[in-house]
Amino acid sequence: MAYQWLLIENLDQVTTIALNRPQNLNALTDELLEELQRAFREVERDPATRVVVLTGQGRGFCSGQDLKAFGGEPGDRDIGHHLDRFYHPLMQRIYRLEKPTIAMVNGVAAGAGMSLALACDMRVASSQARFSQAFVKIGLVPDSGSSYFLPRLIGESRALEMALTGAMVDAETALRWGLVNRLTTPENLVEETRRLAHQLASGAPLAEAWIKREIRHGATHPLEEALECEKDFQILAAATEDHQSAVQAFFDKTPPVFRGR
Ligand code: LHQ
Repeated sequence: MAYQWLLIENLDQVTTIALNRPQNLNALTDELLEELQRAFREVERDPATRVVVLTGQGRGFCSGQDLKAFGGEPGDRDIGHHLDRFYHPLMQRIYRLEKPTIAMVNGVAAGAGMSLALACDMRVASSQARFSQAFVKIGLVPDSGSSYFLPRLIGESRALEMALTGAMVDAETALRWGLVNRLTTPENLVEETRRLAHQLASGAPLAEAWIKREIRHGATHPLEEALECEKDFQILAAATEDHQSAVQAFFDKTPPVFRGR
């Protein structure tokens, strides 16, 4: 089925999903959020997708919840239901996708738009990227995963600073804080992201899926449990055809070819 609010392109096993409401910096409406859930469901199943890049059309990455679309009197709005229905399944799906994900942050990422970037495995930013936990500016608290992702990425103190002030953090600072993995010029953003995406797309898919789970597990469990988890995944990885053939390729001095088996 076609998409109205997303642009989707697959090139050399990398699928790029671009939010496409540039006139309001890709603010999130119900329709867009539904399409985003559908798109992530599809890339999950799609054998032609090895890596997913999430970005925004125009000068913004994503300005968060569309505040015009979420109008009405405060008492009339069931924000809990809204989060349950539109945001929580989406953030979990992105976070748990068994393929590497990269947010290609071309411009402002605010509120839930910043959460979207945080839910991805890595972030490549252009110098025009900027980040705001804008929630507090409208009297709200971080949602859609920001309170989970942010302290893990940049530490509690900086996360609190961002959440309490809502201040705009520029791309240079974001790089220094570890909020983004790479910073480049607007002209080189696509190329830089593509390089990283293609590197991942030619990697071992099963190992990549297990690495995502292992690292997330390791970040929240004691050493003893991390060691056990590593062992479990290593037993699986060592039994793959990809591992056997890559070791052979190493001795043959040829590049490995991974088939996901
Ligand atoms: C927008 C938006 C926007 C609509 C720019 N909505 N039009 C979850 C569940 C339920 C409810 C509530 O929230 C949540 C989670 C959240 O995401 S809460 C946080 C929502 N986001 C914000 O509060 C950010 C609001 N936007 C801004 O503060 C600024 O627009 C930023 C800092 C993102 C960008 O500033 P500028 O670069 O100066 O651009 P601009 O403000 O001129 O925006 C361009 C246009 O986009 C403008 O429309 P216009 O017709 O005047 O050209 C804005 O009204 C529109 N726009 N964000 N979230």
